[in-house]
Amino acid sequence: MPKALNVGMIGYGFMGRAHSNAYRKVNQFFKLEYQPVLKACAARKEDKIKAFAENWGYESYETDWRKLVERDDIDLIDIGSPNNTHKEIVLAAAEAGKMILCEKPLAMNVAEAEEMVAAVERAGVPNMVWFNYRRVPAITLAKQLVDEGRIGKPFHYRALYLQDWTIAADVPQGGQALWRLDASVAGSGVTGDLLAHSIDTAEWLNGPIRRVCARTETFVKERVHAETGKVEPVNIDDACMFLAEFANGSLGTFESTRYARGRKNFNTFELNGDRGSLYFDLEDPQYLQYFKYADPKTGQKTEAHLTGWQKIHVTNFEHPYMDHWWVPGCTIGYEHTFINALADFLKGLETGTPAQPDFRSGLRTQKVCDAVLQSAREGRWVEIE
Ligand code: SOE
Repeated sequence: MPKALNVGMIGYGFMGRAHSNAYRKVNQFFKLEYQPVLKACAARKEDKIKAFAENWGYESYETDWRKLVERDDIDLIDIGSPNNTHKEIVLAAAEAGKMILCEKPLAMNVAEAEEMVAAVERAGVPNMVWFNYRRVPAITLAKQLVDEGRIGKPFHYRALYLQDWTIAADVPQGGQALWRLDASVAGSGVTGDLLAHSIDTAEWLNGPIRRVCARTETFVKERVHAETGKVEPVNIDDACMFLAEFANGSLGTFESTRYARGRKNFNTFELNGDRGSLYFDLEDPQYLQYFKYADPKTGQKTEAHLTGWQKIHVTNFEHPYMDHWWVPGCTIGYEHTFINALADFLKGLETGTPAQPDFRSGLRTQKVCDAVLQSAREGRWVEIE
């Protein structure tokens, strides 16, 4: 029997759109008991939220998120609003017994994330953080290959997350979209916004990071604030590089910036082990590259004249998620990662095995982000519990 799940969406920006699209499409492509209904959305600016509600087919809207959270006809609160709003909404929504899906990063810092985890666990409400890149089929396939032992003993993990949209010094900080440049709203710069994705993926594939040593830089020191109209100091990290030691003994390097001219959403990783290597690049998202040195089961080495990187086109029915989409060779894109993630969340409600990453897992990523920022401030290695 289908079960209606009434969604209350908070926020109407990039993520409000990405998540709304997922709610609209998920039942068309995945067979699920739960059927999201776009019940209501909320944001302060009435003209914007009204237009958003009309565009996506929400039945109603509110101009105060608290009203949405209090409504009896809402089962699930989705948080797509800026980072400094996440905690308060989560605490209220958990108290009201709502399921919660929260955009990444979970919080502004570890202290907030801890309160949020305690709130959802106390209330016993299902929860998930939208780390959507885990649901790129090629990245999910990478996880499968690691779990099958194809990489063997890992030595190196190398991640880059590069963009170029803040190079111009006249880009303001603050306000819609540009709140990511205002530390009081975003919490941090590339560390929380971009490296949080890289860290989530890295720990999923290669296990926990034990300690980090980081260096950050803010290239443009002052920017006009879109809300005050005044030139104000920039307090976010424009770039961040860090070294990591993983609990499994492998070494990691992570680099992120919004000053890599020509790079738009260049999110890559490479994992090297004694039996093989993996490489992924989000600007070529249909492919996972795999180097097979030896078979995981027999230990048999690939014949020398046949070694080389395989570029796997991840579109077969046998590949993660792909049996829900088109026919082999036909690709899916960015928006489908959110649909895949939502399908996993809804399946988790059905089976009783919660989908990951939940808030506790989001807290773990937050701990690594905070350790990275602390290390950059103090110029030393920082351990992560
Ligand atoms: C920043 O530009 C951003 O939109 C991030 O906030 C998203 O999480 C990332 O997926 C794309 O880039």
